[in-house]
This record gives sequence, C-alpha cells and structure tokens, in this order.
Amino acid sequence: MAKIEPTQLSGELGAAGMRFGIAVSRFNSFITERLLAAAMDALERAGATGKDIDVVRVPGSFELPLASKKLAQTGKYDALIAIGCVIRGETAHYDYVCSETSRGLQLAQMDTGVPVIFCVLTVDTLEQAIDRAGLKSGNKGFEAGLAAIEMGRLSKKLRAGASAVPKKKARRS
Ligand code: INI
Repeated sequence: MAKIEPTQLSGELGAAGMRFGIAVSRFNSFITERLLAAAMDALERAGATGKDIDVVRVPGSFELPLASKKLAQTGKYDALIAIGCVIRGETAHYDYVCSETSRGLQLAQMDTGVPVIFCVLTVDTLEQAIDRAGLKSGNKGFEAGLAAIEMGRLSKKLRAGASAVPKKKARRS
C-alpha cells in the first residue's frame, strides 16, 4: 500500500458570489419546469441569489448546445446548466436529438472551458420522466444545481492553481 498522500482537489458546495446561466427547453415543459425549479432551489439553498442566475428558454433540447455555448462565451458565468427532456417516440428522431444534444453540450464546455451540466432526461416514457423530475427518483434538477456549484468552484480553483505554477525559465543556448 502506498504511504504517500496525494493533494486532493474538489469544489465546495457554497454558491455565494457565483454566477450561473441556465438554458431550458420548452419542449416537454411539464417536466423541464420542474427540473428548473429544483435546480434553482439547490442554487438558492447554497447561497446564490436571483440576480446571480440567468434563465434562457429555447424551443427544444436540440437548441440547448448553441444557447449554452453562447452563454459560456459571454464570460459572465462560473457554470451553466442545460435542462431538457427527450422522450422516446416511434421514430429515430429521439436518437438524433439525444446524440446531438449530448455531443453539442460536451463540445460547448470543452470549447469554452465553462462547465456545462447535463440535465437532459433521456427516457422511454413520460412516467420515467416524472419519476426523475420529483417523484420516485428524486429530482435530477437538484443534482444538476449541486453539480454546477461543485464544477464552478473546482474550475476556479484549477484556474488559480494553473496560474500559480511557476513558468519554466527559458534555456540559454
Ligand atoms: N425536443 C425535446 O426537447 N424533447 C423531445 O422529446 C423532442 N422530440 O421528441 O421530438 C424534441 N424535439 C424538438 C427538437 O429538440 C428541436 O427543438 C426541433 O427539432 C427544432 O430544431
């Protein structure tokens, strides 16, 4: 067993003084509004205020990546949350919306360096969606709120850490 202790880094769960952007899909708003309410609840309980949170509504989950990337590019936010709900139908539409939404959201955070929390339910039935939006399986919006705080804090820490590392001196030839 190793005896050395590594340096541990993680983000605290205090949201005071942080800024959040939330993109919400209007498609399946019966579900997405419940996810939004729970995400806001998590942020508020952790110390965020209304003026620290901007909510942007988009037509469907497919539009979440572009809205998230544009929010990230403003440089105003410590973390973003993308909220949507895709319910499987009879056609392949579900698969396209799911894959492009998840791929686009990952690209948005990787391209900008701003954490984008994936709060998009991808389910087979409306019942499964309801379970994840406040019934049997808790509320994924609340978990997304906590993840946004943690990743926002961690990103700040890692940025600060990176700038504190002394740069290598240029070698003389
Ligand atoms: N958008 C969703 O957020 N959830 C769905 O279940 C869904 N279905 O099933 O079609 C959906 N479609 C709309 C899509 O996200 C776009 O808004 C639309 O295609 C316009 O680009």
